[in-house]
Parts: sequence; structure tokens; C-alpha cells
Amino acid sequence: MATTLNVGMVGYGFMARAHSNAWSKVSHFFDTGYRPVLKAVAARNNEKANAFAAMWGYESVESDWKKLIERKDIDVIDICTPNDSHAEIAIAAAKAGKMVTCEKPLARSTAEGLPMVEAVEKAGVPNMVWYNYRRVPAVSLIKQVVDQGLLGKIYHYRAKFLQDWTISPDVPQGGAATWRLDVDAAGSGVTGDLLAHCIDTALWINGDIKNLTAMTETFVKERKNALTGKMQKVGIDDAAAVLTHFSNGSLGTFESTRYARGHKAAYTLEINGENGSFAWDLHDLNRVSWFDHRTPGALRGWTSILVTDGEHPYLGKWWVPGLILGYEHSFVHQVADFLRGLADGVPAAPTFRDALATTMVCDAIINSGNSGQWVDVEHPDA
Ligand code: 4PW
Repeated sequence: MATTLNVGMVGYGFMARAHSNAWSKVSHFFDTGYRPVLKAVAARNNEKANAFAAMWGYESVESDWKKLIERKDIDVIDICTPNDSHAEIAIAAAKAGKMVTCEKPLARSTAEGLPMVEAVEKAGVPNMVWYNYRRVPAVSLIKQVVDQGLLGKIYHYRAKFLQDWTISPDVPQGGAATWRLDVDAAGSGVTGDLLAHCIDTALWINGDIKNLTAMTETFVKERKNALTGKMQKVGIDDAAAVLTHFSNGSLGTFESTRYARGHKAAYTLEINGENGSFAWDLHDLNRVSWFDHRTPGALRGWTSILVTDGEHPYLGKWWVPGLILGYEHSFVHQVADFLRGLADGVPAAPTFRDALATTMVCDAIINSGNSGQWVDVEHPDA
């Protein structure tokens, strides 16, 4: 019999939907020994919280996340609020002995993230940050084969994440829909929101970054605040371009922007080693492109691998070979790994401490963008 795991969701936005879908689907496909139950959702906006609870089947609603944390019948607190409340909620949840999962990025800065790491570790509660793209099967496959040494020595890692939704100066900052443009709520712009995904995947696949130099830009300098209606200086980075040295000797290049007309969520990555290269594109997320230099010359070329076979990561738990998965499945896989981690006692990555490493890189990017200097990247202590 599976153990019930009661989920207390904080927030009702886009990410709360992605996470709720994952919590509710996982035990139908993955046998982890746990069965999540959508127990309660907390949000200040009662009307929206009730509508969200009705839509997803949450059993009850709280108007304050503190009440959710006080409840004895909640096992895990899932934080899907804007970045400025992650720390307060996570630390309180850990102190109350709850497991905590937190939407990315962990925090607005290293200084804010470190006490979160300390809180969950002191309390000894399972914790995880939702960097979901690791769990796209094609990306997981790249990680597996790079770990096996298939590429040999790594020379390059490059990634980009492009969008175009903030080009108009009429898009406001702040408020429920556009908090990502408000530096107080978000901490940074594309660096924490988009590049953080590229960095998380890069650290996972290619190891630590030693140092970096970054160019950041804020194209629209003033925007209306959605709450006050007043024009306000924009404090976020609209675009970032980054060069890095990885500890394994390879070079990294990263780019992110919300000003790439025509791109909505263009996340691509590529890794080049002495024996070959892998490339992946979110818009064709079930496919890995693979170049094997060891193939005899006449047959050597880029191969396209459709990652839909039962022996590919996670795929055996879904449909018959050849049927494809989507964005939402990456979240289901993340929960499946979290639950397996509870069962095995081996925490699913990225834990809060793992995710702090990404926040440290993001901080270095913002610092370098401001100073124009190369910056050494901090690493969380083991
Ligand atoms: O986390 C990211 C979001 O903030 C997502 O992966 C994509 O970019 C979609 O929305 C934003």
C-alpha cells in the first residue's frame, strides 16, 4: 500500500498548475511507494484560490500560507509564489518539520538562499527545487551518456533561452502577472528566470563553473508599476550574454533575452567533446541530435535520436515506444524522483543546496554585468 503524501500548495499561478498536474499524475505512472494527495492550497486572493482548488481538486483552501504550515495534515509545502516570498515560506515550513519543494530559482540571491539551505538541512526535511528541464528524457539521456564518458574530453557547453514578451514598453512591472519584471519581486530578470535553467542543466551535465564574464542590458529603462500605476525605474536585466570557464577545462557560452522577436521559449543546449557532440532543442524536446566522430568517415554525420523508447529515461513508465511526451511530463518525472528519494533515502537533485550553486552563478552574472569584470564563482560547501 502506498503511503499518502499530503500536498500543501502555496500559489495558484502558471507554476502551481504545472506542479499540481505533476503531483496528481505521478502515482498513476510511477510506482514510488507514495501517493500524493492535493490536500490544500493557500493564497491571499480567496476567489482565485477557491477557483484553483475546484479546478485541480484540492480538498481545502487557506487564505494564509502560515495556516497551511501549521496544519498537521500537510506533509509537503510546495512553493509556487513569486521569488520574494520563497525564503520566508521555505524557512517557516522547514522549522515546522514539513518537506519543502520550491519553484526555481531557489532565491533572489545567494544571501537569501543560504539561510534556506541551512533551514532545511537543520530541520532534516526533504527538499527540492523545480528545475524541470533536467527531467526532459532527452536531456536526462545526454546527462547519462556524458557521465559514461562517451564524449571524451569536453571542450564546449553552450545554451540559450530566448523569449520576446517584454519588448513593448507598455508591459508593466510588478503585480500578479508581471512580477518577473520587478527586481524587488524577482531578484533579477532573464538571469534568474531563464538563464538559471540553462545554468542548472549545465552544472548537472558538465560540472562546476570556475569563473565568468557577462554582458547584461536593460533595454527599457522605465515601466509603469502595475500596482501603483506610476512609472518606475526598471531594475532587472532584459538580456544577458555570458562566457564561462568550467572546472573540467571546457568553455561555456550562455545567452538569454526576452527581446528575441519570434522566440517564445527557445531553450537549446549543445555539448562538444573530443569524440562527438550532443544537441537538444526544447521545441523538439523528444529528440537528441548526436554526432559520433568515431563512425567511419563516409557514414559520419549528425544522427537524430527520437527519445521515445522504453529504455530511455522515464519512457518505460508511459506509453508504447514511439509515442511522445511534452513539457508537463518533466514535472511529473521530477516528482517521481522526489518520491523515490523519500523511499530510498537518497535525496532527489537539485536539493536546495544544489540549487544554491545555480543562484551563485546567477549572482556572479549580475555582478559581472555591472562591473564588466571577470568574476570567480562561489560554490556551496559540500
Ligand atoms: O521557469 C520559466 C518561466 O519563468 C519557464 O521554464 C519558461 O520561462 C516558461 O516561463 C518562464
